[in-house]
Amino acid sequence: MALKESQYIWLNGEFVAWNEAKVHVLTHSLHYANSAFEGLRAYPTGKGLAIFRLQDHTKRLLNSCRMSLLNCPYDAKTLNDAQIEILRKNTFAPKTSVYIRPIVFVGYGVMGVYHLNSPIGAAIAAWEWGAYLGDEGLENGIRVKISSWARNSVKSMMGKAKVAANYLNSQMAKCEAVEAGYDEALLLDSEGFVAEGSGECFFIVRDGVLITPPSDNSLESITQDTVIKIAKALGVLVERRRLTRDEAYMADEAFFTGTAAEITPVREIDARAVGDGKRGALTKRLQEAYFDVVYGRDARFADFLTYA
Ligand code: PPE
Repeated sequence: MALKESQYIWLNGEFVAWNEAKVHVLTHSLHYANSAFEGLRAYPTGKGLAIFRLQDHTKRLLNSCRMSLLNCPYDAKTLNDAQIEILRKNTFAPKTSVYIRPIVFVGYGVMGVYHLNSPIGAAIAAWEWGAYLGDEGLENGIRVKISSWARNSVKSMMGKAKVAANYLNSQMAKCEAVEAGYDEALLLDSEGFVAEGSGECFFIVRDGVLITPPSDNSLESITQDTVIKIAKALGVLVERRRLTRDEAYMADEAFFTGTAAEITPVREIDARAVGDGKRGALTKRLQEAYFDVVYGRDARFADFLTYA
C-alpha cells in the first residue's frame, strides 16, 4: 500500500515540505541501523485528533536513545509539542486515523561503526494510515505462521529498544510468512517461548483467561499494556506468563496488539484453526472497548489522550 503523503515533516526542529525532508545517502543510520523510532496513532474524536499515549511513547523513544547511545538533542517537551504541532500543520481527511513516526538517527559526517562523534538528527512525520493488517483482518482475523527465525536474542540485542536494527529480524520473519501465504509471523525466543510478532505483541484466550507473555524478549508494548488495563476493567482474568507454541495451537482465541495493528484477531496458526476459525467473542469485546478508549468514548481512560 503506497504511503499517503501529507504536507509537512518536522526535521531537526523545523517544519519542512514533505518532499524536502531529506538526508544524505551517507547518513550513518542508513548504513549501521542505529536509529530509535516510535509509532503512534492519533484518532479523530468529537474534540479533534487525539494522540494516544503520547507521553508514554516519547518516554520510550528517549529510553531507546539512552540504550542505543543516541544523544537525542531534543527533550520530551520539545518532542511532544512537535508531535502535536505536526497534526495541526497538516491536513488530514476527516474520520481517518493518523500515524505519527518520530525517529532519532545518526546523521551525516563520519563513517565507520563507531558513532559517538556523529551528529544526531531527528524527524517526525505523520500520515493517514488505515488498518495495518487490513480491514478484513480486523474483522475476520488473520493467518499466522510461526517463524523459522528466533526473535533477536537478549544476549545480542536490546528488544526493549525500538531501534531500526531490531527490525531486520522482523523483516525476515514477515517476508517468510507472507511468501508462505500467511499474513503475519509469530516469533519464538531462542528458548522456544513466544516472543512477539514482527511488529505486534501476542495474546491468547484459554477458558476465559487472557494470557500474554512478559516483556522478556519483546518490546515493552504500549498497546499490550492498554489491553491488559482494559481487560482488568472488564473483570477479565489476565495472566502474564511464558507461552509455548503448543499452547498457542490450543488457544480458544488469539490476537495481535500494536499501535499500527490495534487489536487484530488471529484465526489460524500454522494450518490450525484458532477456536472456530473466526474472531473470538472476548477478542471482539476487547476490540470494541479499545476503540472506545482511543476514540475518546471511555472517560475512564481520558488521561491517555492528548488533543491536538
Ligand atoms: N513488538 C514489536 C516488534 C513492534 O514493532 C511493535 C510496534 C509492538 C511490539 C507493539 O508495540 P506498541 O505499538 O507499543 O503497542 N510496531 C510498530 C511498527 C509497525 C511498523 O510496521 O512500522 C507500531 O505498531 O507502530
